[in-house]
Amino acid sequence: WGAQGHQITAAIAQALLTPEANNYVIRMLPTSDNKSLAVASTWADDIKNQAQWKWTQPLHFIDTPDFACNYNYNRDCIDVGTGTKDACVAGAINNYTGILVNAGPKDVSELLQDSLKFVDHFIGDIHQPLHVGFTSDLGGNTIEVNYNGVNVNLHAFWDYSAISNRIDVDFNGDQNAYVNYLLQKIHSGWGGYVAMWNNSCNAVACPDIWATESVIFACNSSYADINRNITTVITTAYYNRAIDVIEQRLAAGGIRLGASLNRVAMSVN
Ligand code: DCM
Ligand code: DCM
Ligand code: DCM
Ligand code: ZN
Ligand code: ZN
Repeated sequence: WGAQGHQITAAIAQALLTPEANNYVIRMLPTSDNKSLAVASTWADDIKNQAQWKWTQPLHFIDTPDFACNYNYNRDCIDVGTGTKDACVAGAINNYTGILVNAGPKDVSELLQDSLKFVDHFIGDIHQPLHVGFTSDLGGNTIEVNYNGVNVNLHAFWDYSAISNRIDVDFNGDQNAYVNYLLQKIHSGWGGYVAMWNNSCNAVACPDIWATESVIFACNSSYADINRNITTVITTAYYNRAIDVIEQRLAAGGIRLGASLNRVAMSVN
């Protein structure tokens, strides 16, 4: 996601923390992040182009085989250039939640703070369908679409163009109002979805389940009706379907980030 998608995911998560997890987050996050998961959520993107952090770039996504519409950790969570294992967003979520869970009760260190900020960001990204997209188009980055008269790549449309339009047009540009709208839908159960999003994970985090969901959404929604060879105009029908999926993924990501941090706080306390 772009900045708004990450901030929305993190704001939903923070609203769903147990008191213990909220204290944990407040203790761990530096004052410069305002003790806010939403503020901290974009740090991983802010640093990823700096020389000393370039190695984290592949940790934002997973490339899956073209047109397969499925995901396999051992096959896909690997840096094909170097052969490095766990080099994808699912591996990063396992790694950084593991570091947090294995810390002592009162530990605060730069590694732990960075780990929390990475978890905060990567549980968002793994829910963006095109972050588990096809290999040859780089998750939609090489596919051009025309949205509201402007040419953008398909990945960017899903990362931020659609979300930004939704907030501007339907929430008067007020991102907090949009978060509150999503939290209301979550508290109402979202027609059974919330139980489903909450139910399927019995570990600290379940990135393999979340990535599998994402690639299916990518095939059924993101890539559907898009011509890979010419610039496809985004229709109202495509936008409406995309926004519906995007809202489900922001909500699922927020609920799951909150639940993962609740489990982390329980295990370190
Ligand atoms: N980005 C954004 N909003 C825009 C334009 C660009 O958030 N209007 C950027 C921020 C990140 C990138 O999008 O650098 C998304 O990167 P990723 O999906 O790896 O988080
Ligand atoms: N991205 C992706 N899959 C790839 C390459 C990139 O999902 N194979 C994502 C990461 C960023 C966005 O696309 O969100 C733009 O990538 P970059 O900043 O590397 O141009
Ligand atoms: N393609 C494929 N399997 C699909 C869809 C497309 O192998 N389910 C291949 C066929 C073409 C390329 O992708 O070589 C681009 O096809 P198109 O532009 O029709 O999507
Ligand atoms: Zn992206
Ligand atoms: Zn990212």
